[in-house]
Amino acid sequence: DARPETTTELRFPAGFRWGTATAAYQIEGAATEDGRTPSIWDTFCRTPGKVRNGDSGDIAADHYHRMREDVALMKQLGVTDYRFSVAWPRVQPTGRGPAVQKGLDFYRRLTDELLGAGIRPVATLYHWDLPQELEDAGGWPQRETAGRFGDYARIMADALGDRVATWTTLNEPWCAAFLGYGSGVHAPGRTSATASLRAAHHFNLAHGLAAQVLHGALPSTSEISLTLNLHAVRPLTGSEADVDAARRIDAVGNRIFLDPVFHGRIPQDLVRDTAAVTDWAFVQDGDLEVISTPIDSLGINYYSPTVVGAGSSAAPSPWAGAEEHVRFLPAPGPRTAMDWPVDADGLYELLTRLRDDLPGVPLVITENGAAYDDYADPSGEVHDPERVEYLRAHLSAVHRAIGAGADVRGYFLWSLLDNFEWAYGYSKRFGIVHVDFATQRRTFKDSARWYGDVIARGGLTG
Ligand code: GBH
Repeated sequence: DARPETTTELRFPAGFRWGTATAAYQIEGAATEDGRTPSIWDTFCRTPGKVRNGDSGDIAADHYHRMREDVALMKQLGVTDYRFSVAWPRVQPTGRGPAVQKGLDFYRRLTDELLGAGIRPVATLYHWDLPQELEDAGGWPQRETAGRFGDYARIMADALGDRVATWTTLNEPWCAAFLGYGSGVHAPGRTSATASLRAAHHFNLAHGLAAQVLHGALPSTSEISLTLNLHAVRPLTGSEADVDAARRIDAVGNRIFLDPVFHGRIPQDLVRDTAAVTDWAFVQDGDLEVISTPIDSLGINYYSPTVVGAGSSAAPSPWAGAEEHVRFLPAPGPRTAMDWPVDADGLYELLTRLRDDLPGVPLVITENGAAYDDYADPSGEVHDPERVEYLRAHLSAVHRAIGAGADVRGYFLWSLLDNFEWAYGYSKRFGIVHVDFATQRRTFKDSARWYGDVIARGGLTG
């Protein structure tokens, strides 16, 4: 029986995967080394006014040069798994054609180092850094980009298939499509509802093409997955109008990916809601068959819930077709440094909903964590008590969901290191390891020591 015992000691099932997560552009730096070309994020960072303080990932946490040290930190923490992403413009600079060996070599060295440390590598193929040349050719609203992604997946399967067993195609296509092409707060900074819906479909298609390629190229024991930032959406009241607002956000935030991938269909209410924006003619015969290629698990990134009511939202909005019908309300309670509400029940709600909607699909928390300001005491120790409380509450919620029958196989803490937090630059710190960006010195925060204890004990005290 793999079920945990429920005592005051919250034990997780044997074999539960305890990890940390990062993404290439947020930590690697070395933006022009060894043949790497610009991605849409390099370009976005150079566009005045887009990223706080004009920050960029040019140097970031310099992980490209400090990879061994960072793996050693994880070994010290005792993590079983490490989730990283591959920078597409490092391994296939134009997004087309042959691979660059030096770029591939970095990921070969990284995965060798991990395996040597007894840590399972979990590779994500796309965490938002599209080669700029592919954006110049139309980017994700353009169907061709999905085909290019399939080719890139093949390069990576050939290069790392002998040492990486767990693969994620995309990280958070919702953010990439709707923040990138709808509200424009992420790269490439376009603001078109139509483009964002086209991008979302092409992300689904890219995922399906890559899943097919990976199935064909990898050993049959490999695990192929997709990571979504699902919205734990709640209506403000039980009124029909508020409940319908929540339905709209569930459609364009969650089911736009879940339904094609797991059920081979486009949600019909979404097609109705977005009729003024697009006729969906970009969906071609056979697409849904490709998109619904069976995968082995679903990755979930969760930070906070979303409370909505009937009303309208500011433009430009990421909520294609819903912006004139939905307003977003501040959830009550404490906030992180991102001003995101701390609400672990949202994670429980999400996991039990997926237990019911996707029976038989193993779930993995591929990101959870919080930004807080930490402080160093005179001895140099770095304290982050709010983060420890946030993590404790969310891990308790995961434990409770497992007890209620959700098949959760692992938890990846976001993030290992303080890093480049996208449009917020270096102003927000998500790491359990403090990075002094002037010296690149790494220091465990209290939360790192706490997480190491949780891993060593296989659980926490509830
Ligand atoms: C993740 O994005 C990323 O994968 C990771 O790279 C990043 O560093 C980390 O989280 C922290 O930000 O847009 O109105 O729905 C999470 C992005 C944050 C998107 C919360 C949705 C809610 C407000 N998500 N956000 S809304």
